[in-house]
Amino acid sequence: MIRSQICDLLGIRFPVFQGGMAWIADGKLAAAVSEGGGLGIIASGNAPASYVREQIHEAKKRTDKPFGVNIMLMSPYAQEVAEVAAQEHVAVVTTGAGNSSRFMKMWESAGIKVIPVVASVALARLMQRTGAAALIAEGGESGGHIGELSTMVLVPQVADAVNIPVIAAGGIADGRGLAAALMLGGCGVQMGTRFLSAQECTISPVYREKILKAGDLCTMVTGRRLGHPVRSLRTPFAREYLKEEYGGASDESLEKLGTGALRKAVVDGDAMKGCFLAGQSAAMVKRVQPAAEIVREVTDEAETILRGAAKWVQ
Ligand code: TUI
Repeated sequence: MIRSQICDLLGIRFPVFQGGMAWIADGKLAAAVSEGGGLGIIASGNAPASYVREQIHEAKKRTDKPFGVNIMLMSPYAQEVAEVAAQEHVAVVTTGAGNSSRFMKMWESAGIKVIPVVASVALARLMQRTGAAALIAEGGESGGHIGELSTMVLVPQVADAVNIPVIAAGGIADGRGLAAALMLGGCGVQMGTRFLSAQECTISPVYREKILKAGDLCTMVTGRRLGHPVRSLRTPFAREYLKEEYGGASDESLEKLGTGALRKAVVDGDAMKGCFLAGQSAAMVKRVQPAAEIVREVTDEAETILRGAAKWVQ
């Protein structure tokens, strides 16, 4: 069995987190992952606090195991969602797309373990100083909002810079990724894209099909000009956005083009106008299976690989 210090810190069986995917990761998916021995995470994205509270209640109904809530710091509702997480005393808060220093005291007082997602060594150091229990070092292979560095170089640098547990994210979708993350100085992984194929993941059939059919070059990055690079599947929406971005469109018209595009992908399955966020690992997602089976399969694969790893040493 694969175990690490993050398992003891959080009271989970396997060192596998499910990424807090906006519009996708709800109480049902998070509970299924936690029931399977990983850490399920409810995404808040740009949703209001009432939605997040509902999903927390849904997860609590489905599991008594620890789960987390992800706070998307660029959300207009970040403050109220942060307060809901504290009021509901969720086990874990993860944060993304910004600096969560302003909320750390509140969460600490509520007994919450805060695990910020970082994309740089500087933010990793700052988050450790402000009381983070662990960190998720997320490379640019990820889907959604991304940083500059790849997982391969970010994880060891973050692991060297802090003395709290580091979870690797970005481009990880199987046991090889988990084994590699442990070798890079991480003590677990977070996967988003792989869980898009979980039976308990409620996305449009169009979204699911696109993930299952994706090839190695099927994602692209838009939004660099506005300073918020986002990785998604190469679809008509993404191509159009990129064309506008480098064709002199105003910031306002770009914002307008992007508004509602995530909902159109997740809920409506609109292949033309939807923004289908996905990481580079989409091509490694092969079939629909229960979330618990994904957690188990990835950890079992990693165990087999690591048991055989001594063959490389002469
Ligand atoms: O946050 C994510 N991934 C996301 S958020 C999201 S919702 C969204 N939808 C459409 C457009 C924009 C956002 C979808 N996917 N991952 C964690 C992450 N955080 N990746 C990179 C960062 C990050 C980047 C810069 C964290 C901090 C940062 O700067 C910190 C500072 O000092 O402000």
